[in-house]
Amino acid sequence: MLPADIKLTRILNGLQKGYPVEKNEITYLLNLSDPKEIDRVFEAARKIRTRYFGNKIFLYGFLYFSTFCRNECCFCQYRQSNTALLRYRKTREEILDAAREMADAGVHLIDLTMGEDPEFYASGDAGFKNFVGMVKSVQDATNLGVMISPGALPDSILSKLAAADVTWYACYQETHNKNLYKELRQGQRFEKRLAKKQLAKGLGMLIEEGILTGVGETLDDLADSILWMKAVAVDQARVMTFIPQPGTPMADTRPQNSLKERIIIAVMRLVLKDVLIPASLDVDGLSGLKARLDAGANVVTSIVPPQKGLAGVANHSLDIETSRRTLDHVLPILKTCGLASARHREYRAWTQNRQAAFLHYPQKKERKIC
Ligand code: SAM
Ligand code: MD0
Ligand code: SF4
Repeated sequence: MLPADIKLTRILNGLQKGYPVEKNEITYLLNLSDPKEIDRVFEAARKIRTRYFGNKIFLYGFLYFSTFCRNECCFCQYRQSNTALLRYRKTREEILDAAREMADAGVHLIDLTMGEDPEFYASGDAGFKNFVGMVKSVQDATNLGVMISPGALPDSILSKLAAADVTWYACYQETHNKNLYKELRQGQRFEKRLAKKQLAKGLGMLIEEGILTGVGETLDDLADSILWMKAVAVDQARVMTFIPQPGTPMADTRPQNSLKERIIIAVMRLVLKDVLIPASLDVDGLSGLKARLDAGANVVTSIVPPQKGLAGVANHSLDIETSRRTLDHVLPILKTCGLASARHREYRAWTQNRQAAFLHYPQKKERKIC
């Protein structure tokens, strides 16, 4: 064996046996460029996925119910100052209609996402009354778990949602490099955003962390993010390739293909092991799904019903109105990968066991609330 083969074999064997990982091992894997070596990483990631999840995949319906936002994230087409965009705010009836349609189709969870819409954020806690009511009505109407991705909510509202048994809180840092964060999420405090996730976890919710690739991050930054996710015990770990958006300060950034994202998915699987890792339809649409599953992802996210005027985040409309983000199109692809949709009770059992495992995390009186 060549020295490089020996090193890769040693790192992969160590990760498969559960030995503690070192940062330089993570950067070594992230830096691989030889297709044969990368395939070995993907294969090892799939083996770990099988160990924890068998051939079962979870499916998330995505409902971007308000595209208004008060923030100025440089990477995002929905930033407030992008006046070229037509925005919408769906009514409760429209939201329930779309949620029911996805539930009937067989998704395991509804992800309720919005920009930091001033309609909710501008009037203190009172502004969120409708939001909390809407989330509860989606839970009741679908009998499914819900993820909320509404931005950095006030602590009191997060507490109300945790008390209402909302399963997931998603809030992505994008990077754990504070300088890069400052450029990406301008005007939003790094520590405040982190603290929201820690609060949600302390309240018994499951949390999703996410990073972007293709935004000027280094391998060191990526390794730090993966290690942070491990230390905080995030329950779902996401990476998405940055898609440059017209009308934003990052419009001219050179686009990156999906290979780096897939390597990061595989390394997350090898390091974080039993957490959920999405293959998002939002980046490359349906045609990018198989490759992400082959890298070790175990959740398909951004399933969106057509003909409801709903948008994606990274891609505003890709594959939506052609129905390619529906289970009719997703399930056959799972099959070609030797995978299948989990049963509802399997998804519920996973989330309940995971919540029970972190019931006392961290001791609530020690929690820092910002
Ligand atoms: N407004 C809420 C927030 O920012 O937390 C919820 C929306 S959040 C789910 C939107 C996420 O999509 C961002 O955190 C980012 O990770 C991803 N995203 C946004 N613009 C993107 C782009 N141009 N390319 C890839 N991913 C993007
Ligand atoms: C996705 N567009 O799953 C969605 C979004 C929000 N929790 C998720 C980034 O790709
Ligand atoms: Fe708003 Fe979220 Fe987009 Fe930032 S990422 S501009 S907070 S919608």
